[in-house]
Amino acid sequence: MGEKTYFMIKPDGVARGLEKEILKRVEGRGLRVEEKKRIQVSVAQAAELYEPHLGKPFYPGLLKFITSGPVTACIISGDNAIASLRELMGATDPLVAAKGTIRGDLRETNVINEDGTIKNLVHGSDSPESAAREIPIFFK
Ligand code: IDP
Ligand code: MG
Repeated sequence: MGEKTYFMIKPDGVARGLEKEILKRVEGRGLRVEEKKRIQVSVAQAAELYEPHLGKPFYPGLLKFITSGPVTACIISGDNAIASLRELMGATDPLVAAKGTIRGDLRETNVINEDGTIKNLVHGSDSPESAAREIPIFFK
């Protein structure tokens, strides 16, 4: 059963109807969707999730983007789930994300919001510490 990680389909992914396709890829990787719920992220949750980015130029836009519409919040489990899911997600910038990755394959033509935030479909915890911090923000 291995690790657990926090995974989220961001507002752009939900709005474009990509939840099924994205979760099919997650399961195709041998990972398990333990929990899944469609939610509206509150400003408080967004601030907590992105606390490590506080002070960066894109931070205000990031809070606005992630609270701009519904997301699908998930707990994903499996062997090496954190690194495995990050690999499946691809690079932060979809324009450089590799073929075969979620961000690379499913990106739209314009990957930048009006305020400069990168729209990249998905979030995944980047370390065991991040996963332990992020899961309880969305799952009590
Ligand atoms: P990650 O999502 O690949 O872990 P992070 O560096 O943790 O990337 O950044 C969090 C989110 O903030 C990214 O997914 C993206 O939406 C946005 N972001 C990151 N870097 C930039 C940037 O340089 N400009 C605009 N938005 C950014
Ligand atoms: Mg990150």
